[in-house]
Amino acid sequence: MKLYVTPGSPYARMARIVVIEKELGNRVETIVAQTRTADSPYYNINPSGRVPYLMRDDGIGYEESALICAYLDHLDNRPAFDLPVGAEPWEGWRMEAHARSLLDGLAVWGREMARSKNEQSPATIEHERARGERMTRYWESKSDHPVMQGALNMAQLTLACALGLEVRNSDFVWRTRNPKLAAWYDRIAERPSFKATVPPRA
Ligand SMILES: N[C@@H](CCC(=O)N[C@@H](CS)C(=O)NCC(=O)O)C(=O)O
Repeated sequence: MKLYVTPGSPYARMARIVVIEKELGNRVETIVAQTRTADSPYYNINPSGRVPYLMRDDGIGYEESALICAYLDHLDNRPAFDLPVGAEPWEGWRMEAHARSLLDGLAVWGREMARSKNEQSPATIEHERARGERMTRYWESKSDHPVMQGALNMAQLTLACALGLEVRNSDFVWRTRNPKLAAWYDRIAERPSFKATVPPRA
């Protein structure tokens, strides 16, 4: 199979982490795609032009980090990262949705910052900065939630990849106000799969 990524994409990072965690390196070839380029040859592979994208050997392609992670995780019929279903079966989905909401906002913010100064929207940047501040405060109060503790799952993976964007956006400053969250993140960031996929500084 082929997994198309870019080194800086937090969504692609999630899939790359699952490949490492599930030791799928011999089954999945990771390829850096040329995104955001007019007429990129990558558009012939994935018409949306987004990463991650997983192309199965039979030519079936998957978009969306959550789908790709689930597919990869289930390949051996022993999924490790499914959301926990306990007494409160919706809690895992709820937490994952909040994590993805932070990640989506940070992605918009990062995209805006990547534009040339004269094309940037200060209002969009401020909107996303404020969202990031509110949501990291929320996560400070939820870092000890049962879904966010215990074995790595998709909610934790999503939140950690969102927080990891601090290396790409120096204005995403969340640690000092959220010490519990910082400790939570630093513990996960120690995993070899996270260390091997740290995005480059923007
Ligand atoms: N919802 C998608 C988001 C993927 C996404 O937005 N990827 C960005 C990189 S972080 C991308 O490929 N952008 C290229 C483009 O917009 O053309 C997912 O979870 O996989």
